[in-house]
Amino acid sequence: MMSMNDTVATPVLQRPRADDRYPSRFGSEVLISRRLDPVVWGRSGQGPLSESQLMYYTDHGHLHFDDLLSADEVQACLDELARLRADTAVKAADEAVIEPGSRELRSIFAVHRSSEVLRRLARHPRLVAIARQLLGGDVYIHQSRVNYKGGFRGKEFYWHSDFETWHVEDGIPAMRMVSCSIALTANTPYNGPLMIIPGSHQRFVSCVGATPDNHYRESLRQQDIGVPDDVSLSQLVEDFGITAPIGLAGSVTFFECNVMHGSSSNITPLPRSNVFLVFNSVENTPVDPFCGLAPRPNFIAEREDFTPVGR
Ligand code: 6CS
Ligand code: FE
Repeated sequence: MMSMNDTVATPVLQRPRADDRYPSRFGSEVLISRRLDPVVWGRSGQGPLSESQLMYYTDHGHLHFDDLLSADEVQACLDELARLRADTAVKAADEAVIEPGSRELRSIFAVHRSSEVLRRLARHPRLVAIARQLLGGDVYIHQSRVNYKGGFRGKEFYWHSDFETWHVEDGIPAMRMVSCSIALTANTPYNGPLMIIPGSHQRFVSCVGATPDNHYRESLRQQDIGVPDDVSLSQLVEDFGITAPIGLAGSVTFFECNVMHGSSSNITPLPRSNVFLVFNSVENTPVDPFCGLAPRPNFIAEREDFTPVGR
């Protein structure tokens, strides 16, 4: 129920641009349309993934790898997360996002730029080789972040398609991106693991509601615009179910940019701290945001340096 003081954003664009292949947030009608882009852009033999792994990813929109990072690599990242968390200047920076309803650190963005350890992680040869094969060539980092999801008070990330936001608010034209979620603590069934609707990446769910100015200031704490309506979400779950790729520290889940996903709050004492690296193809760099607003800051969406990583 909206109250009088709720700000209602009026659409900056009254209708989608001619180059907008995935219009969203333009009206009050929800639309579920078919994906227009390939899921896998490379081929077997062009990287470490087998034909059956590529087929699984095409159908399900995610791939999970246990023990992809060594214990030493995990420990170096955990030490870095603790250092960042203890640095008051980091917590006061624009790149830091505080949990709604507490002073807990929720996320830090652009960690591949602020941390030498995480810059190296973003260039990890095994991670980059998988991203290059899935995206069919050179890749750069569109976004990186640490989601701390601390014990007791780590809040949820409501269901969403990342691509819907990265298309509408960052101007990414096509579904040629992949997120890599790196578990630095055990992701168990109980401490708010990533939940995925496997197969949902094959459909584009347009959302209702116009994008507010500087939406990221709210959406990174709690996203209310650019999320699917209950009916669409129920339909996706009825058709595809829900899966939660759990794993120990050092495990990695690659998930397609348009797969519907979310995660619940963490009320256990066990932190669920993951690093997320978002790889984009250098053939898919951002254009003007499709919502018609000014682009989001560079620490959320890279718009300046598309130098390929890890060639
Ligand atoms: O807006 C974004 O880019 C961020 N929002 C979510 C909920 N997932 C992707 C990304 O971190
Ligand atoms: Fe997300």
